[in-house]
Amino acid sequence: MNDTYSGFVAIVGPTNAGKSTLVNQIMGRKVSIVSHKVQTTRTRHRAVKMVGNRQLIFVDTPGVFRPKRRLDRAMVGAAMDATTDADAILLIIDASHGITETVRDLVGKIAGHKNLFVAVNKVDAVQKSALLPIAAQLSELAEFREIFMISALKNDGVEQLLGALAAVMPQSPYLFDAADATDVPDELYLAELTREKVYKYIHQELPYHINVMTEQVDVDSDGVLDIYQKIVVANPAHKKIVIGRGGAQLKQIGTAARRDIQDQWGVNARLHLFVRVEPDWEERAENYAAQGLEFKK
Ligand SMILES: Nc1nc2c(ncn2[C@@H]2O[C@H](COP(=O)(O)OP(=O)(O)OP(=O)(O)O)[C@@H](O)[C@H]2O)c(=O)[nH]1
Ligand SMILES: [Mg+2]
Repeated sequence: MNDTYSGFVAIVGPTNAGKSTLVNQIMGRKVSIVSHKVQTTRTRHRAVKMVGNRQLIFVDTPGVFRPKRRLDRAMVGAAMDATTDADAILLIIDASHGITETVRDLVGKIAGHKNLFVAVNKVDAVQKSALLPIAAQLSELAEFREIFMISALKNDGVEQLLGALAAVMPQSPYLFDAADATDVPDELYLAELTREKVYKYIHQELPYHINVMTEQVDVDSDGVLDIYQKIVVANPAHKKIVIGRGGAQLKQIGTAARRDIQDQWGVNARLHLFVRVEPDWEERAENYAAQGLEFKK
């Protein structure tokens, strides 16, 4: 008999808990960008993983936090929407922060789900003695099927977690062609790689107020890609910071992004970055669709 299993696993949790790091670790490549700053992932990213005859469709989501701006609300909305049709929900929390208010709020919203799993991440960064109380508090909060202690970064405990999630996938024809490992459109993915470098090199609040869009991709006769992207900033002061003295900052961002694109895709590329001031970009509907987000009034 040809038994196949296929289902969705929504990965939710506070911002910066390591959700994207876990998805990238499971996939063995970068699906979602990662940074040490909060609010890195802005929309849902899908990644398809086969475990034997079982297909898991992971949905990496933006971290959950108290939304203040329109963009925040769209991001948190995208995360919660992903749990609606999920066959399993995996809550990721950061061991070094434990059970915060955000975690409690979030558990309250997902507690009724029949396949609720939790992974306490970053165990490499805390004392072992801190883990037991976290596990005890978690089991008081909700009926988790299992509580895992993992390090997404060090690939510790990830295999067991994957096995447990695979085991609860429903019998179903494969919902995705395994060749389509991720659903992020190429333009968006290219833009995400550049946004990751902005997060890496520019500090303070600025990265939360920028947006990167891929405007055009051309291939020349030698097969070299010319990628045109704009970095949208909210005001002229931000533009100055992104460009840096004599263009040094923009150059650093561009060089790192180009390297990443070349490494990951095995292509040669030239990356052309432009910085534009658009004070109201967070208020315009078309900018949401381009990022895979829903514009909510
Ligand atoms: N020490 C340690 N650091 C980790 C681990 N997993 C992730 N990190 C770090 O935590 C930071 C946040 O990781 P992300 O994967 O971007 O977190 P996220 O949950 O996707 O964050 P948002 O997209 O903002 O919601 C990065 O600096 C990661 O390198 C881990 O297992 N151990
Ligand atoms: Mg993320």
